[in-house]
Amino acid sequence: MLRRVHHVGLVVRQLEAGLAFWQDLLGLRVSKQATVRDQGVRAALLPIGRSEIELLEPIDSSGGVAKFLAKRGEGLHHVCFETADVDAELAAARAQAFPLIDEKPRAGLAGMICFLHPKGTRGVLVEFATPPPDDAAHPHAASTRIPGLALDEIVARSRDAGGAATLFTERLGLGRAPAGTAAGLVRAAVQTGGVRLVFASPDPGGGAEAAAWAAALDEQGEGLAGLVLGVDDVAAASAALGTQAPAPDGGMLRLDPANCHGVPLTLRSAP
Ligand code: CMX
Repeated sequence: MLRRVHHVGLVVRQLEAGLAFWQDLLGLRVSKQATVRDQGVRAALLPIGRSEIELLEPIDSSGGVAKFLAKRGEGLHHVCFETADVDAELAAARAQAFPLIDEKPRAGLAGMICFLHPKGTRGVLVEFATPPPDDAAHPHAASTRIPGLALDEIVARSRDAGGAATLFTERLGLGRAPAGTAAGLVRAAVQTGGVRLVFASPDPGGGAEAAAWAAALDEQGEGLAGLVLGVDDVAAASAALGTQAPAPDGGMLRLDPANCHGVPLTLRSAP
């Protein structure tokens, strides 16, 4: 059973620059930091609500993360789901005929981990992790600068939002969730541990928003497209972000990805 979104992995050019944003500006705390040589990265985990952000700086130019950075630049890299039994989860994925990257779990920053290939999961690189027993109880992690800051939603670009959500429910065992609406997009969502993974595809009659989403699909393919963070109070979040905060737009703050190491980031009042 995939019991929560353990973390979302973000590729950054330099770990310290990523920490300046997520730790110093957004007020998250680093819970773990290490060099993981066999993954070719320096990495840090920062709890946010019931999940975590994982920053990844490539240190090996031939590794997957370095190749990703060279090809796509900084930004969203993978989603990791926590399970009590990573061996069983990997066996279940194999039985479901998912293409695998790892044939057996190995040690990573989040515990024992393994990856499924994004070509089998609608362009979303999926990791499973079983944390060490002393990490298992994950309290709701607060920010020191933005009250209520928590990961609410991970958005993925999709050609067929409904089909992607069905794949994640029927073959990975996640629960279906209300997807909400967005102009010009068809959305379908799954959830675990209070975080939604929302697939969005262009609505055929959807106007400018649908056309922009379709163009992004043509250019970048299916895959991770943004994060939505909940906050207690959008005005207080805006004040904490200072010059980085745009004007609130319909009660939301949409930060410029150029200021967030390539991550399209929206802050809004928690539902
Ligand atoms: N998300 C979605 N697709 C990705 C991707 C990602 N993060 N990284 C690469 N791809 C896609 C590429 O765009 C490419 O697609 P096309 O064939 O359509 O062009 C395809 O995968 C192959 O990419 P590549 O650049 O040729 O790179 P490789 O095949 O050598 O490696 C991958 C890709 C995903 C197999 C490799 O990065 C990998 O094994 N990743 C898992 C391990 C990992 O990411 N570790 C870092 C995190 C460590 C941790 O959390 O502890």
